[in-house]
Amino acid sequence: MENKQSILRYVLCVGVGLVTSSFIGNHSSEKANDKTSLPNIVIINMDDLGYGDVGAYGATGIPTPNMDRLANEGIRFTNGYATSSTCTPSRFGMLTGVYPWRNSDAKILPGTAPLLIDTAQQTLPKILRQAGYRTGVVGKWHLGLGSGHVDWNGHISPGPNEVGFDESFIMAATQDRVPTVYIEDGHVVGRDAKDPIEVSYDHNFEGEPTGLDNPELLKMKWHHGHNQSIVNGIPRIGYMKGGDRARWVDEDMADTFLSKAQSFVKKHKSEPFFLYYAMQQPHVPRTPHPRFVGSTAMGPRGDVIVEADHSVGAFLKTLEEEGLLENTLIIFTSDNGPVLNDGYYDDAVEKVGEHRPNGPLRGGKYSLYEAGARVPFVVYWKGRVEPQVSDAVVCQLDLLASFAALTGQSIQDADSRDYLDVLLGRSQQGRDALVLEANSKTFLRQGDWVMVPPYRGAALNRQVNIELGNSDKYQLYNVREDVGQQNNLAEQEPNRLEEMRKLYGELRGNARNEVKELELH
Ligand code: NG6
Ligand code: CA
Repeated sequence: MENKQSILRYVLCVGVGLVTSSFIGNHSSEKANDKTSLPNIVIINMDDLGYGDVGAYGATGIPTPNMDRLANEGIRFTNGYATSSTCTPSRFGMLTGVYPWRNSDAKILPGTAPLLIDTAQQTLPKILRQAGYRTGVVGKWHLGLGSGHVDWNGHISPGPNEVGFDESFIMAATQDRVPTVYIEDGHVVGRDAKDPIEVSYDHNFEGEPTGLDNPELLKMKWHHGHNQSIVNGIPRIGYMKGGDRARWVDEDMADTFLSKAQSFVKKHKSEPFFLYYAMQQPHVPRTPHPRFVGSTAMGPRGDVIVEADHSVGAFLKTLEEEGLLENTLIIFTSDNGPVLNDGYYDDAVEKVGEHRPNGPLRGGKYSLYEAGARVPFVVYWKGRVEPQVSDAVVCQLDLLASFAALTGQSIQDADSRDYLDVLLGRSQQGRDALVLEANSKTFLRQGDWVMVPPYRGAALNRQVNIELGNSDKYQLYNVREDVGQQNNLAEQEPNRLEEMRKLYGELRGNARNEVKELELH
């Protein structure tokens, strides 16, 4: 305890120049605003929001005043990374502090996949719970549930509540995957024993319409994939039967998650809390509530970003009204980069106009190029962090060790490192080396440089129209001078290439063998 308190005192004193006395056990309601208490921590994680989709990062056609407020009044990182260019591995990396490429099951999961995180594994919510936090997750999970066969009508476990979250209100996988129901603390909300839910990713249930066979029932048309069970006129990935009363209304999802996030905060305002608020936008299917339809000239993709921005604003307002804003550290980020056509005809491509969802970066979701894993990354802590733009390299992987440091917890061995000083804007010395993932392939960012090893596979994914980064040559880019990765310097810089290959080999270690067949050297 003594040690814990001295670490905390050091951290907060250095950070804010305050003389502090004690930190633990004084987070009472009267002291919700007490500058000496542990901050609440909120991670707002968007789904497929691109580096260029936010006003503060350069977007002009999508008004995002609330996201911009966080970015402009906090620290806007220009070199912030998820651990992967797709969702499941990205979230695995953030919540466990372990590189997703170490876990060969960390791939985009179906809605029936078992829980990906071992219940014995160290996680960010477990660490914060140890520090006395009340922990909750609201929104997209996509890390698997159960341990094989899930009975969707009974207690669904293990899940978020078994890996460190005291409370959970989630969708199992993605908005485009069945089951299309909310699950609260392991139980489907609105379940009805008389209308049991069945889910399969192999076979349809007799008599159930599908997107493939019943186009007349669709309000949104599928472009690729997404032609199985139809829910609310939207064809999905996977088959589902039953649970009529429990099925979510897509257009209400943002409001539903917002109100759960707000009630979590209100309920736990007198204790330190950690909320992982995992919004679903702008992932497909893009279904803005009618009050946001037409907010942009970009159709549903732009409109759902405005809708998400509204949720951010309403959530901040709740923190303000509860007197919690100055005692809450907020991370605003995204699980991976952007995509326009991700499987439905929704005008995203047709109406994008001049907007660049990936900003100046190359590639997008699924890609080894920068727009795959480099995402909006903002740290906001009112009155505690100086507004600034930081070019330091930061990664969601390091939130676990950094928040452990902030709360005086020691951690077991992991890839996560303590970069609290960088995250709070006191240092510009970010991560020197990061091995990031895209579709089970990896690349190295070191300093200003990115090295992508040669990989087999299409250079362009034609369905989504995104450059994947596969090439039969090594690629080496100076991303400080050439953020758009246009000049491959592998031949001009043989020594640097060799050094980075060596470091990459050392960092990948044995795990590298798993993907060896994909690499040409
Ligand atoms: C892909 C889906 C895509 C999206 C993605 C997961 C098809 C053809 N494409 O397999 O629409 O659901 O998985 O996105 O089915 S993520 O953000 O959760 O990683
Ligand atoms: Ca995603």
